[in-house]
Amino acid sequence: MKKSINQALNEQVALEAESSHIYLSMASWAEKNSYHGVANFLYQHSDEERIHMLKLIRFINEREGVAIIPPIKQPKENFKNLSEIFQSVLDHEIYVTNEINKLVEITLKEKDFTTHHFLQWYVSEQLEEEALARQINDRLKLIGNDKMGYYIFDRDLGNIDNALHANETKDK
Ligand code: OFO
Repeated sequence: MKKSINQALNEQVALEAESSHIYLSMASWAEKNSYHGVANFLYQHSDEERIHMLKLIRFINEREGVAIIPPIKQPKENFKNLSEIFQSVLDHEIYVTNEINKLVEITLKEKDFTTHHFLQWYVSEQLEEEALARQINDRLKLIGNDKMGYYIFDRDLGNIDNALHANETKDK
């Protein structure tokens, strides 16, 4: 594996690890604030980001590169409300998509078609995650200040999570 590709993949390893930590912190806040459906969803999301990191590490090793296990900076631990959390999730996912796109561009420049092919899984994953984050934000905007709406939102998010996860395990 070329050094430039190895380095770019390691940067993505670090970003997946950071994503996992960010969602873990959000999950913990939600749990403390009695949003148990939201907490489940975010704990699961955090686990998925860790799996994305592992997938990269194992790919780097398989292709005889050097995987660097990164230090992770402490994420924010306090949030105003669920809208702040899910707007941050969407912003973060958009950022990750851009980073994946840059990575794909590097593989084309370096003519590394194996890594290019491997990264297509991440491209599709980002598409799904961004769409879901947008849906959730739209739903929160509709709820506005309706307390009952938050109760139902929390309950439904726990169910979305189960349905999604059933699909994901099918894919892997
Ligand atoms: Fe790693 O899937 Fe989004 O960030």
